[in-house]
Amino acid sequence: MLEQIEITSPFWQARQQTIAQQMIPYQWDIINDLKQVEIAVTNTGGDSTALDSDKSYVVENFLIAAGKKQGKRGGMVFQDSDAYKWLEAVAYTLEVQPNDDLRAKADRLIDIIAAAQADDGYLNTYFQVNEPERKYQSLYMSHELYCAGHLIEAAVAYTLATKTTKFLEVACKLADNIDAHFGPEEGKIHGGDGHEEIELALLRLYELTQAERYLKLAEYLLLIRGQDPDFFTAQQRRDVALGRKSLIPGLEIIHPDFKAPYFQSDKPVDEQTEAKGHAVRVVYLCAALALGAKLSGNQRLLTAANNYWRNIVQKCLYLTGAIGSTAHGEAFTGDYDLPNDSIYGETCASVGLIFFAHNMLRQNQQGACADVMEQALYNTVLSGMNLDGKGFFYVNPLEASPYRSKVNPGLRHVLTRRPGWFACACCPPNLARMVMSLGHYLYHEDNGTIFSDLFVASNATFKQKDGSTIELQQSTNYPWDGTVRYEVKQAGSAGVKFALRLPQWCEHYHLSCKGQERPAELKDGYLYLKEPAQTGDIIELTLELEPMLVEADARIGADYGKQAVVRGPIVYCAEEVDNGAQLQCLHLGSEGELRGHYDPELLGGVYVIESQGQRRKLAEAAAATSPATTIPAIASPLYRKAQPAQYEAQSIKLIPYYAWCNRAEGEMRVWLNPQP
Ligand code: FUB
Ligand code: ZN
Repeated sequence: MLEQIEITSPFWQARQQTIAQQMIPYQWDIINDLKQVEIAVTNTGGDSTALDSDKSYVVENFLIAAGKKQGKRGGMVFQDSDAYKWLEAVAYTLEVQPNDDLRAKADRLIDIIAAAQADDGYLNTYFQVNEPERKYQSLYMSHELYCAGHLIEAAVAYTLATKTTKFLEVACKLADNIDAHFGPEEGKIHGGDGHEEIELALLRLYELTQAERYLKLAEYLLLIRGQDPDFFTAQQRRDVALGRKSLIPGLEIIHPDFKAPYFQSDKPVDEQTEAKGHAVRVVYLCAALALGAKLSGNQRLLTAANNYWRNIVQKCLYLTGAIGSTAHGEAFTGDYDLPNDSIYGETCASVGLIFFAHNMLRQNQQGACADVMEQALYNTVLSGMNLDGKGFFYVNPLEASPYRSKVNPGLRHVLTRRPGWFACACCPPNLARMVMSLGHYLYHEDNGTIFSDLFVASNATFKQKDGSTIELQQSTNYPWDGTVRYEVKQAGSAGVKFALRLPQWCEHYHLSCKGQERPAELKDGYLYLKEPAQTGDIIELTLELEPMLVEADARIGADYGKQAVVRGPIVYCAEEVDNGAQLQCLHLGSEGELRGHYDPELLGGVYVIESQGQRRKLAEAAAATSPATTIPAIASPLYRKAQPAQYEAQSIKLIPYYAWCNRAEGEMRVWLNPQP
C-alpha cells in the first residue's frame, strides 16, 4: 500500500505551489465573500441571466443553516459542494506540506458545517433553509446526494491527511441518513440522485471505514439507476403539479435537455452501451462503477464500466482528453460528433474522466487507462486554470475566436479569457483537488506488483503485506524529457515486482539497469520486469519523445483533413499572439520539419514547437500580388470559382494547449491544415 509520496517534479511542484499558495487562499476569499471578483454566468447552457452573480454565498449559507446568521440563502442549489471540494483540496494540500493557516481555516469551516447538520444527519443548506418540505423529493435536480457525496469525499481525504475524525463523524451521520432513506426496503426511496457522485463517495467511505453498509448502499444506488426510467421524470411532473419552482434558475423543470438519458436512467446501467446525457454525471457514475466492481466483485458493475469505457474512449473523446460535445445539457451527443468550436469539454468532466480511468486501471491493469488519465490531466485539466491560479475555464475548446464567441449565441459558452469565478463554480475547486491529489495517481498496486502509471519525479514509500517497506525514487524531467529513472532505495524482502507503463504514443523505448538492458515482458501497455528489482537497482526507461503529427479518425467530421501536433502527452495549439489572426489559413509543414526547444521564459517554462508551414493568402492579397489575368472574375465577395491557392511561408509557433490564453486574448486552434 502506498504509504507516502512526495512530488519532486519541477513541473508539478510549480503547479501544486501555485494552487496551495495562490489558488486555495483565493478560493477561500471567494467562498467567504471576502473578495469582489467578477462572477461569470455564461456557462451552464440555460438562461444564464437568471443566475445569481452578486456573490458566492457558500460559507454564508452554512452560517444561515446553522442559525448563526440571518439572511437569504443564495447561489446554486449545489453551492454547498464548492465548500466541500475546497476542503478536499485543502486535505491533499496538507498531505503535500503542513500549512497551519489553511488547517485552521479548514477546521473552522468544518465546525460551521457540523453546526449546520440536522440532528438526524441531513445536511443541505438549500433544502434546510429554503424548502424543508421538499427534502429528497426532487432528486432529478436537487443535488442533495451529490453535495453529500462531495462532503463525504472531502471528509475521507481530510481524515487521512489530518488523522482527525470530526469531519468524518459528520460524513458518517449524513451517509447514515441517506442509508435510512434510500434502499430496497419498503418505505424507502427506490432511486438515487439525478447527479451521480454519492456512489463514488460511499465507496471511498467504505474503503476508509470498512463499514459494509456503505458498500451495499453504493451498489444499490448504482444498480437502481434506470430500473424505472420514469423515476426522475415522475418527480419533475409532480413538482410542476405542485407549482414548485425550478431548482436551476433559468431552466424549466420539464425541459427538453432533462429527460431520462440526461440522468443515465433510461435503462439499467449494465444495459447502457453509450455515453448519453450530462458528461460529468456520466463519468462520476463510471468512476463509481469501476471502483464498485473492484470492491464488490459485482459483474454487472464491471459490464457497465467496460461498456462505457469502450464507447467514451473509442468514439467520444477529444484529443485533449475533453468530453461533452454540446452546451445543451452539458452533454455527450453521439459517436464521432466532436466539434472543436462549440464543444463543452467541461473541466469537471475531464477530472471525472481521470477518476474513471484511474479506477478502471486499478481493476484491469491496462496501460491504456493510464494513457487516458494522462491525456486529460496534461491537457484539459491544466487548461482549466490560468498559470497564476486565479482564472478558470469551465469550457475547454479546441478552437476559439473571441469575435465568434461574441457574435454567435451558439458559441457564447466558449470563453476566450479565464474568468475569476463562476456563478456555477463547480470546476475551479474540482481542478484544485485533482492537482493537489496527484500523488495518489502515480502508482497503483495489484497482486504484489507495483505499477508505475504516471511519470512524475517523486519519492514513494510502500508498505508491503509482510510489513516490509519499499522505497522508490523516480527522477525525470517529464513531460519535457522522456528519460525516467527509478532508483530502488529499498526493496521489500523479496524485491520489487515492478511494471512500467509504456504509453501508446511511444514508438521507440529503451529499458536498462545500470547500463545493461533490463529484460521485461510487454503486456497491456506495461513493461513487466522479468526479475524483481533489488535495493540499489537504478532502472532507466527512455521514451522517445519527438513532436508528432496526428490525424483523427475520418468519421470525426470536424477534424477531417486536419492535423494536430503532439509531443508525448502534450497536445499543442497555435495562438493568434504568435501566429497572427485567421488561424484557419495556416498549413503545417511536414513532420520532419517540426523543431522544438525548451523556453524557460515562456509561460512558466514550456517546450515550444515550430513548424515550417505556410499561410494561404486571402483572395484580396492573392489578387494584389498576381497579374490580373490569372485571377478569375469574383462572382461575389465571398464565393468564387475554385482556383489554385496561393501561399506564403510562415513559421508556425505552437505552444502546449494547456498554456493557451495566458497572454493576449485571441484566436486559438489545435487542429490545423496539413502541408498543401
Ligand atoms: O450540477 C452540478 C455541476 O454543475 C455539474 O457537474 C456541472 O456540469 C455543472 O452543471
Ligand atoms: Zn465543472
